[in-house]
Amino acid sequence: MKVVKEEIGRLLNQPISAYTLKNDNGMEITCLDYGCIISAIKVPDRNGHIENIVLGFDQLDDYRKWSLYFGNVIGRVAGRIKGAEFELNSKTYVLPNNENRNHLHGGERGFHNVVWKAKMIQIEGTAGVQFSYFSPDDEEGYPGNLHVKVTYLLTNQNELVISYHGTTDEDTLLNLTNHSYFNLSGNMKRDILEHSLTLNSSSFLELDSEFIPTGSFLNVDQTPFDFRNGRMLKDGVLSSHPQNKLVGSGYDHPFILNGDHPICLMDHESGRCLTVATDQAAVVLYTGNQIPSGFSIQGVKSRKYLGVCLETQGLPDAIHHTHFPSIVLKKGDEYHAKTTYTFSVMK
Ligand code: FUC
Repeated sequence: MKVVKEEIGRLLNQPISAYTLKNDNGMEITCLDYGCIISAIKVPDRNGHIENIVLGFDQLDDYRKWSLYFGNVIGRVAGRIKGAEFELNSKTYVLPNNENRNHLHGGERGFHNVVWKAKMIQIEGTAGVQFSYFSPDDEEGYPGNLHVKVTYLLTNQNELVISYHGTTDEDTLLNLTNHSYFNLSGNMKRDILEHSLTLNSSSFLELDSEFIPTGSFLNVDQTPFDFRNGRMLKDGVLSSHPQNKLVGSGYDHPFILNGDHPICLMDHESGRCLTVATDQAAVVLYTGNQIPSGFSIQGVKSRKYLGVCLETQGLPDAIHHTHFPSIVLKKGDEYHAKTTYTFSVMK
């Protein structure tokens, strides 16, 4: 197991480094101190052929040019906050509206667009990096001086463990996630429509025309949202269900997780499997419906459905729905979240 650091350029007037974590099976994960980006995850297919299975750019500047949140940590609050404002402890907080009149993924200068401090971790059986960031009171409009840590750990069991930690000196909101786009075909050889997903969820959140939860939980029974026995992602693209159509033909929805069954994504042709286990309440399944065309991603033409995100998190816009689990982090409390991604192959 080892971690290799390499300086790869400058952004925001600061040097940016890439950290490559390597395990004893030849698996590699590269992550950046800019936005905690996971820029590459290299794992074998069923024939032992090692390829990259996440979307990432070769050029650092492209991450700022195309704000698609490739591999990023998202914060302070993942997803959209309606009307870019919220009330907490009888005070109204106004946030920057960076998507129409709403606030998306922590704002323009969210955690995806800042440089984090990095500390390499090389302990028995793991290789990793701990990223930390201090977000001052009022940054992007949020209250509280917030200290955040995100740790990426690679094990010899081909697991990537992401742990999140936060503390604040004033009540605030915190709902972190990682926004990696997976494509298990390897080096984006195919899009993700033939990937199958198994997800133990019996309900998902209905979205309005701005992709913000209406507050209603919809039952997955008899719909393309029922992944309990596995289904192809293309089902949602071909679907005439109004919720699939609304988001640009596909999925962009928070699913409520039932119990601790792992989420399982598979590409039958390469044999690659990804299982995701989390302590979070929900996973946002986003099939890349909004990836624009017109640029290139590691030599591949950008287009819809080139990657799929499994964003484990609390429910989006929870601050406006009292029946959603709270995402308020109270002064003196600690925020903890953990998601484990395990890579394997079908025989
Ligand atoms: C996802 C989606 C959004 C958006 C973005 C890039 O989380 O919920 O609709 O397109 O990320």
